[in-house]
Amino acid sequence: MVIAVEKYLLEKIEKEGTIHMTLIDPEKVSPSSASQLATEAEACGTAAIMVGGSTSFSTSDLDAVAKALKESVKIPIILFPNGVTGITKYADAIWFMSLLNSSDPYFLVGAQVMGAPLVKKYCLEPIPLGYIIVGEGGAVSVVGKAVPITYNEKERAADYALAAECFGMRFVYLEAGSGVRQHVPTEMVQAVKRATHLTLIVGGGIRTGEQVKKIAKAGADIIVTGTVLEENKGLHKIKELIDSMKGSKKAH
Ligand code: 1GP
Repeated sequence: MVIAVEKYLLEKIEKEGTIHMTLIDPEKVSPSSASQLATEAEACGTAAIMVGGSTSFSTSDLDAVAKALKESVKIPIILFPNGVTGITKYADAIWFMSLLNSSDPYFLVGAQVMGAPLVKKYCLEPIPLGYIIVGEGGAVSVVGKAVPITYNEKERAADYALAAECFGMRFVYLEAGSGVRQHVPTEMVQAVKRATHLTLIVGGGIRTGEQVKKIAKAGADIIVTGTVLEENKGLHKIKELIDSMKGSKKAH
């Protein structure tokens, strides 16, 4: 069932081309600085705020940050959970995700079985997502026990995305890992986009407008940035990233 937040995202992509999402890690920011970042990002045109982090396990930190965000912005708050502790009622939707190249059943389906009743209880909109970790993958790769897909294995990444599509997932996320030096290669973005009809999210290690432009041109529908916005406070960086998406023609 396609409902509110997913519909909003798809319509925005249809209208604007590639869109931007801001990732906030509740372990790295206070509720007030999260609010400030989200307010600035919203003013610059970010489409939604994602909340989560691979090493954050405190539900009280998550509740406090997500609550502050809900009270500060009108754009959707989408949970990006690392497990059951990544779920809070102070959100609109949740990436209901499976880490497809994990070697641990917990990240494939175990956490989801435990989390699903909470998703229902809190009336969160679940958006089905195939999550694929590429390259070194940063902390999420270690925590999620990922079997690496190297930067040059674009066909393998495309096969994973195809499997996600066959499962009925509607979004796929190519993740290089938060704060890594090398983002997902544009050739891989292109290969995944060509192989499936899924809405394609790309994130991890994206820092400049130039990189955003190339990844958007390669076919990303959504580009996520977190670290670079934590490191560069103020409107300037967010504007640079979002402005770089404008007019980027996607290769399909
Ligand atoms: C991490 O893809 C996101 O899950 C964002 O990565 O923090 O490197 O922007 P960065």
